[in-house]
Amino acid sequence: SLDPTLLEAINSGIRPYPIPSGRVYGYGTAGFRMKANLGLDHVVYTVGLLAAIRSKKRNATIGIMITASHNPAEDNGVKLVDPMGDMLEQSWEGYATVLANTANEDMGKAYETLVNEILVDEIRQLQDRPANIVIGRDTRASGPTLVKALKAALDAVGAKYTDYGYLTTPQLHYMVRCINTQNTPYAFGEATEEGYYKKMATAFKTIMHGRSIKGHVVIDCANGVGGPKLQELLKYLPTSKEGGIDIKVLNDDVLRPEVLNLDCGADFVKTRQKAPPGSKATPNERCCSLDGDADRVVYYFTDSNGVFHLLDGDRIATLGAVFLAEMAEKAGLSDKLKIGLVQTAYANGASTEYVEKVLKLPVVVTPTGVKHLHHAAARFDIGVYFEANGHGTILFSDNATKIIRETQPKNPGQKHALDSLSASIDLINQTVGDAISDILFAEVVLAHKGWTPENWLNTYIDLPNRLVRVEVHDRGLFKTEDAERKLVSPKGAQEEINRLVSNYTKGRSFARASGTEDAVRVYAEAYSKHEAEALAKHVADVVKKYGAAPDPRGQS
Ligand code: G16
Repeated sequence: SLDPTLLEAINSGIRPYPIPSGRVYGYGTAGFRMKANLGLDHVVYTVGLLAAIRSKKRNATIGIMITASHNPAEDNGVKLVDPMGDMLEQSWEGYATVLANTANEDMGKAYETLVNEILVDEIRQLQDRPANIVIGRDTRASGPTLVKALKAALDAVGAKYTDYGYLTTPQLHYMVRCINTQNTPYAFGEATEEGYYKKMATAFKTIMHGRSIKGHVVIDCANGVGGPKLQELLKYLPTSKEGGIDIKVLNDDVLRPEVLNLDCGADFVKTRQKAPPGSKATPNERCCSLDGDADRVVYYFTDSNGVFHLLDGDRIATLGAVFLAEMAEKAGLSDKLKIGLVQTAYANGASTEYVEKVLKLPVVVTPTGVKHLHHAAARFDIGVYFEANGHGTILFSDNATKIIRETQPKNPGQKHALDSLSASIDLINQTVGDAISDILFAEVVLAHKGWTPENWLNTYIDLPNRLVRVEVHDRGLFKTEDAERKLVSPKGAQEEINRLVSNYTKGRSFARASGTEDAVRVYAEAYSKHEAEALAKHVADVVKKYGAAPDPRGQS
């Protein structure tokens, strides 16, 4: 058993952070998320305890990010970052949930139980190992209070930590991987903000060689942490006059935390299918929107007839795949590098068809959540994964990296292709979706192809679609299978959805509980806009019916 003074330190550290009466915490799509003032400090404290155990177990530095990403300003949340910069291993989500739901007076005991279970084999050595944690947060007003609760937990268990202050989520993922790969053949970079900007800027300059970006790009930063970080990166990037990029920054007000994600940002643009009201974009101007912690991005433009067009995560994925497949071919490596795409059920059916039939690349479908897509993408030599909402990146396997870096070019064309692939490996943040790195990569590819946003849009035609958010009595009732494409509960709901879908040309629809918001999401697509909207509405009605509060008289 553990030293009683340690257990007492844990119990006394958490005293200011009790569970509000009746609250039950659930681990969602990307960690814990909720209104910040409803007991999130309790959760954050317990995440600190778990991170310390994880760090000892893996003998590595673990990251903790305080953010609620795309959610409203009054929300907050916490995500854990594993040693290679990926999301917390899923088998640990259960431990996180148990600790979060433990009452204050039992916390020391619960920590001891977990240590005995998780560190059982190696208990003596692991107990003595130091735990190392790095911390980052976005610009939400509740951030400092939550970091205080987190540090109280880390102090109680004697973990060492570095608080980086404001970071984008992908910057924290980058730091974790840099720290854990230092002085190894897989060294990822220098674990400082400057190191992050320099790595990206150097790769960008290399890959821009012989290419030039037309016009400028307007970046809406959702009034989140991406704004100041993008401004910082600009100091390292060549301007358009120097053969670089002209970026115009919009919505970078972090002094008023209440405007975060408000009428702006990637989620607004994707779900409302329109530009943020503050946008003054002229026809055909390239625009993009980040979310609150800069881990997603969507592009859009308005054509000369004033019609809005969205270029979402599916489009960024296909753009990247087109480029990488072409470079692999020019480098003479097509046979050696297996390129594949990973999507979720939200991917537009037309994008999947384009990838499979035109690009002739395999597509894998996983449930929502970067944690699922990332692992599926890692099975390819070059795995491109994006959610339609703009969250994604590209993974190069160790084998692919070795081949790209070691192949000797036989002519200048091959050299250019190999250099472009090699620089892509560094430009793309392979730890997790990174809006800023994704934009730079997309801009390079557009420059390489000489494409306007309209050319990009015309690579295939999206099926009209609609995403609806339905509030229900208990979203936990909605359980799915088949990568979230079918409901297995509530009984009978899926049959009704199937009947509705069969009435529409090219109709497809599904409903699933959100893991970041208290709602069920309904997606529908069909041959025409009118049909997609009608189908979404009818499926939403089915969800409302099955999700209604039970009749208090016990009748259904
Ligand atoms: C998080 C996850 C994404 C997911 C999104 C929405 O994004 O990292 O993978 O697509 O939530 O999930 P759900 O539909 O379950 O609410 P973010 O940007 O909020 O961290």
